[in-house]
Amino acid sequence: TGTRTIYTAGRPPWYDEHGMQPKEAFVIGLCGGSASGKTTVANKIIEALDVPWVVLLSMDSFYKVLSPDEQALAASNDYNFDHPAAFDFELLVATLRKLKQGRSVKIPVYDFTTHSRHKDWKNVYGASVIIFEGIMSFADKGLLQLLDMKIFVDTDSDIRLVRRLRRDITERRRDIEGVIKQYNKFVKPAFDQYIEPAMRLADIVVPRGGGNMVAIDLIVQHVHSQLEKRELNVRALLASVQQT
Ligand code: UZR
Ligand code: MG
Repeated sequence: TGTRTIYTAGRPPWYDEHGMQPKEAFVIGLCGGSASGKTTVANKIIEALDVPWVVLLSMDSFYKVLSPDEQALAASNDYNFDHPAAFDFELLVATLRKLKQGRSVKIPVYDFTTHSRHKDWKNVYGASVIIFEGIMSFADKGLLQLLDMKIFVDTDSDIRLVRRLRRDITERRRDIEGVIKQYNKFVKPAFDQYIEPAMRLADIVVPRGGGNMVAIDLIVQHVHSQLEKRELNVRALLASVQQT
């Protein structure tokens, strides 16, 4: 009839009674150094996309649970959170694969004060678009295979350092010496060794981050055109179901 219904809550209407979705989600991977503006870019994309059912998945949820020894290291800023080994890639790949297939998943809720997972995990239904962001989001072969579009946010390191200082001190209640120590010991080497080299894996590099609206618009155009292609398949599928 030409009317378009926007669904804002509950289970997406295209699920069948088995909780399955007849199409794959479009998955965007967002990589970039710490405090490069990944979350801002993700939110700008979501806003400009203006489609229902977008899921934002952050790598921060998939930090490994620390042992007592590792917790002691973390307390003195001597644990390396900026290394691929700090992440539970196995759970991450399994979770993203399920989400992409349209199945609902449980996401761990990581507590950065105790470095453990809450007993209640967050329930997330599938979506038409999934944005997956993190400093090591291009660091695993299995993960890369799940990404339909890879975006790298390229922000100058001095800007990132200033933002990181401000964020860690005001939002994370850390002291300036600890933040600087961690930056020099872990954050900067991680950028040089693992993150910046991942830029060549990207389909699109966004200079400056969230303020780059031309880049955001181009990204959104691509996603819309990909969704349109998939939408056709859904309509065909629904039509065939209605005939039987
Ligand atoms: P981004 N991090 C925190 O310190 N606390 C959190 O709750 C989540 C993340 C740090 C993490 C890494 N290391 O350096 C960085 N530590 O944030 C990655 N400690 O997050 O991409 O938003 O900068
Ligand atoms: Mg972040």
